[in-house]
Amino acid sequence: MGNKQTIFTPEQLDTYQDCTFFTRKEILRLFHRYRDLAPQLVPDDYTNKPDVKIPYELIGSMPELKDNPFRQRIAEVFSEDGDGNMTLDDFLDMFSVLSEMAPRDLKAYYAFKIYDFNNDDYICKSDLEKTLNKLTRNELTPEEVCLVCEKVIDEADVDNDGKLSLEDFQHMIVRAPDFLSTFHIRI
Ligand SMILES: [Ca+2]
Ligand SMILES: [Ca+2]
Repeated sequence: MGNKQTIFTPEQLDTYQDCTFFTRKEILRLFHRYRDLAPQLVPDDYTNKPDVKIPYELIGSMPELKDNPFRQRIAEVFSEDGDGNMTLDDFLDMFSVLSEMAPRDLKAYYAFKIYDFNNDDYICKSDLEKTLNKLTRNELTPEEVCLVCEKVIDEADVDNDGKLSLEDFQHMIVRAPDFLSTFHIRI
């Protein structure tokens, strides 16, 4: 009867706008993308904050992510449960940071977390090897990967502890912007 279905309260929309780089229109568009991944799971009324998570398998199959070699790590880092299963909030945060509007420092912060495969707050040589293998889609030989990793750590490890802290990493990506290349997604 002309009543428009309410998805969010105006306050919820304000909060999403404050916490992301998206407009209201984009937030609603992303909500529909989220819902379309699992219409049987996701209600079309979020005003009572339903406790819903979409499984990683569905998130990772989105066209924006499916060819990204870091898709699983990206989903893990942005998911509250750490396993890549995403609430709507996780989903909006992830695409906000990946969007072209997000500043480089913010992308760098999350790239660091994504490359820190064992979650110990440092990128060590084995994290970097995994990162390089993914970035180059396994096109380098193990010897080449090893050489590049040593060179990267040698150049970027400002405090000489053999591993990269977030600060070391931030210095590094100023000179090697390729490390952020997989973190720009238009949605
Ligand atoms: Ca690590
Ligand atoms: Ca260091």
